[in-house]
Amino acid sequence: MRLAHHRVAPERRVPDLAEDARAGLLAPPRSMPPKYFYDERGSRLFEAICDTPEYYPTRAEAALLTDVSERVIADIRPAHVVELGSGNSHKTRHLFAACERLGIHPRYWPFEVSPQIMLDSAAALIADYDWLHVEAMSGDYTAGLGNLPLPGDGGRRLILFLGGTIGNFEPAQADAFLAEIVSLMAPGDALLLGLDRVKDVATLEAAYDDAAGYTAAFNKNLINVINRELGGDMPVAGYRHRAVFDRTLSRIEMRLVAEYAHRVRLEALGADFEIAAGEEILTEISRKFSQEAITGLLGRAGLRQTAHYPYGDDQYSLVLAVR
Ligand code: AVJ
Repeated sequence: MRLAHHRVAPERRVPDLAEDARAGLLAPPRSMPPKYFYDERGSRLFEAICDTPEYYPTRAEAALLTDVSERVIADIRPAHVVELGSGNSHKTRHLFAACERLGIHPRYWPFEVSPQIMLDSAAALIADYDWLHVEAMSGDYTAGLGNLPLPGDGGRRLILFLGGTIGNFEPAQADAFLAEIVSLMAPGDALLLGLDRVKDVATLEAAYDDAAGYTAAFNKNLINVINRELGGDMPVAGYRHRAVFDRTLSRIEMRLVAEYAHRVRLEALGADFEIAAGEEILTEISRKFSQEAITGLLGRAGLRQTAHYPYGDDQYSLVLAVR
């Protein structure tokens, strides 16, 4: 048995969809956390976004991993690779290919909210790498990392937090989450962190509003999730997708904009609200980092950068850090 599935119990109570909707939707300023995008349809739409010509972060990170995986693996010589938000593990394959070439055979610990995609990907991985053992962990990583069934054998761990997902967190949340990761790290363990970088507004906004409309469909899919899970009657066609870069906060904001005034009923909450024409719901922030912001983020977490791999003209960065 080279594939085990662990369901990770939350360490602390996190608000559920009903609570987040009650807090975020009923009155302006309206917002919802981005984690509810990723039902099965949303996860598939996200994969389609990654293949659009406009959404450069996935390709940038894959290109970096192609180049630097061997250096990272040779440098850390991990006994374990832990990945937070592993998705379909596509990019992680570059690291395993490097492991194979170097004869270094870590155990893989992917952690993901949607177990199906993770388990399918893990099955494909163990078929391709005969030395690989996967300890798949399903759960919500924002509910705490303390309950992860991590190895206690003292082997070095390489922790991956890729895709620029740290940018989905507000600054204080990002600091707290990195501090939590650092608290799990023993001397010798390393963190490989992917961060999207500040760049021209046109490139950023296009990446979050692709011409084929996958990002718009991904954003609007949140309405389907709310309607299905909360007995809602939000009109999907009554909203349009909008992505704007806020320079001051250095972040992309994705919003759903009401096309006309209407009333929404959320049966599961026993609540209604009125939304005016042009009113917006903030559905995701995706922060973009300057060099100074990266330095600050690592410093506050108590991390020491051991390598920085920028893509192209600082389009995207992978940072390797130890505590
Ligand atoms: C997977 C969270 C990194 O913020 O760029 C892509 C999600 N949203 N297009 C990002 C996303 C819209 C993505 N992360």
